Amino acid sequence: KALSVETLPARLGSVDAVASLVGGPAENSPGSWKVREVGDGNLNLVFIVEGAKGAAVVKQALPYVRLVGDSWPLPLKRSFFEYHALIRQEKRDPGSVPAVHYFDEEQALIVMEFLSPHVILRRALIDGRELPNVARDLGLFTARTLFRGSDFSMEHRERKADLALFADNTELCDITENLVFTDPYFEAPMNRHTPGLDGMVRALRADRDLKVAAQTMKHIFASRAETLVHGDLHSGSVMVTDSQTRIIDPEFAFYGPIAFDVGMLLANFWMSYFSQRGHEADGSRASMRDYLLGVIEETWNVFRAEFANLWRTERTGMLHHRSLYEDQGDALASEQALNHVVHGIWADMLGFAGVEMHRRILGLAHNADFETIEDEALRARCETPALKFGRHIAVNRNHIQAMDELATLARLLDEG
Ligand code: SR1
Ligand code: MG
Repeated sequence: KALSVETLPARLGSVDAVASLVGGPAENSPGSWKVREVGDGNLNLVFIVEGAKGAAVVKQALPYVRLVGDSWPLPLKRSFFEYHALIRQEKRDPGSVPAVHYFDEEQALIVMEFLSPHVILRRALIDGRELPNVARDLGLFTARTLFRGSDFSMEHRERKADLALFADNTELCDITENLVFTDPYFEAPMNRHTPGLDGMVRALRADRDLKVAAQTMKHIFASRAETLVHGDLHSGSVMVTDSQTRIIDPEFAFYGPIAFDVGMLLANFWMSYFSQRGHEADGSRASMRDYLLGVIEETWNVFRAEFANLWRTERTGMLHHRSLYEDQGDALASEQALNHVVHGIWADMLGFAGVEMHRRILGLAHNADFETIEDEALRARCETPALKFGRHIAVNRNHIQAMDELATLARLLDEG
């Protein structure tokens, strides 16, 4: 039963976990709660509830895709996966996600911490805000959640049970498989793009190497159940203040490749980079562009360093077991195995990032970084180098050695 601003107080006023937080009938009647509907995402209803004692966020899944309408049904069970992912992420990287106060599986609703004065990271980057901690926090979050949810760390029975639990998130995986890896590369009915890109779009859809790369990444996405991934880790799934970073919205969580979250995240930073010229009316964004390339490099470096740290200190799972290496005094073999794993993540990360950049420009679900550039010619001028960059990293992912190579390429393409 979908909540509304009007019905929410009566529906949740009697729930102790909510009433004790927001201020229930004893302090203040739920009827006097201030309720606002704030959801602007593609899928769900989101409310902020404020009462005498405090505030909370109420998120409810709808039985269809909000962006498209009830012609596209979507099961409510995504709320179950979001709840279970939030619980696991909090355990694996404490303080990185909003606290969960209450979950009603039948009504597909989660009541969680109201983050204030946080704003969506994508919005902050569009506004030209340079956030000092975001790269470090996201590098740590990805390394900790992805390592600790994998067979490098988990007890194998527990991990297999968890794999089975999340295996049913099929419809949301289906969305990603179609919208990210397939639709952008043919004239799918819901696709759209900025008019000035017609020639470029035709060329990309005729590009055999690119289509093979996208389908290879789709195969890896669908078949490599390495760890519990967030599944939709773009800059709209991150909330920030100048000092804090919180990751939200893991309803796409499933057991997938370690590189997926990192690739999606860096793709969104690269798109922010290429969109900056479109937001220059209020002053040069040269420093913002440098900042973003720095964020990309730092996120990757922190991810890699923390992953290596966890590998050396916490590796207990069945993969590359310590008794094969360290326990026999063979630390070198352990480091070689680590390098092999990280090298694989690097190449896959580039593949995922490339297709994510394409789908946000050519597919159904665009992003505000480009969409808020009203002048279509200017928007196309920003999207063109992003498309070229995405093509380069997806196709050449096995031959790119280091991040500075990509910073140079990004600058060259951006300067046109
Ligand atoms: C139909 S859903 C479109 C997109 O919104 C979500 O945030 C995911 O990114 C999905 O691909
Ligand atoms: Mg989302």
